[in-house]
Amino acid sequence: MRWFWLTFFIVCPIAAVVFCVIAPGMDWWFPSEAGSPLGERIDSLFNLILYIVTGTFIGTQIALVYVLWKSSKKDDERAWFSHGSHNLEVIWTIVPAGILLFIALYQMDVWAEYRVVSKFPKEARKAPVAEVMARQFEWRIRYPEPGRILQIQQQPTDLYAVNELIVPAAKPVMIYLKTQDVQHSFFLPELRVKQDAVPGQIIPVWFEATEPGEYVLVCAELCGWGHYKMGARVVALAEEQFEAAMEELAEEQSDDGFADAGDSDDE
Ligand SMILES: [Cu+2]
Repeated sequence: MRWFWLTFFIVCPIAAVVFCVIAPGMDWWFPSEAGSPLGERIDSLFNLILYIVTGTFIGTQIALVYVLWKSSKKDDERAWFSHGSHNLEVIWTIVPAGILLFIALYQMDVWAEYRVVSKFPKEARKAPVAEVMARQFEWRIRYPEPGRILQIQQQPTDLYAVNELIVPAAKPVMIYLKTQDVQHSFFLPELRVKQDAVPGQIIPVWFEATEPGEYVLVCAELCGWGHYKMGARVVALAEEQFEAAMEELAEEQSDDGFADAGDSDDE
């Protein structure tokens, strides 16, 4: 039995280390490659922490195997009680504290760019693309009329959509995130964006889809029985296509039905 456990405790850490080392290269950790520049930096932070954890894990497993191996030879020796080692305790307090402090400082830039409004890209800040209102159980999108700036208050000319947020690709865009009822979470896994929508707050969120395409938008906060229904999408379009889509939406919504009737009369 001793050999079983010894093998077990050697094989498991080796397998874990192998998985940790090859996982980033195989794209096993993330749903896809980061679709945004900030997402790439977030991924590299994730990988850095992964490497630190892997190193710590290897160290502790080696210590564990060493103790198992050493004590397995002394069957007849009595266990002894130790009050511990002051020096060791100081070391294993200072080293993790140092690592945590390093991570805290090292990630500050990314955090600030991600969350602190004054650090958002200026072009995104000055022209928010849309307001995203989460509600049980859908995403309601409000755009300004083409050529206008989005106002916090609803405007008669605003354009509306549900569960599809259209944004221009390859440039930073900002949205205002709100919720009409409970707490939801605006989650774009491929773009590495996640932000809670908190009742009573208007939260600016920015992101940049490097490539045009469709990205998954889901709610990442269990918000009620229909939480699963909050699957939606973000469609990133090339600038001209985005403008055309907005014009089309504006036309659709200002259509009073008479234009068509007039056309048919003329024929
Ligand atoms: Cu929700």
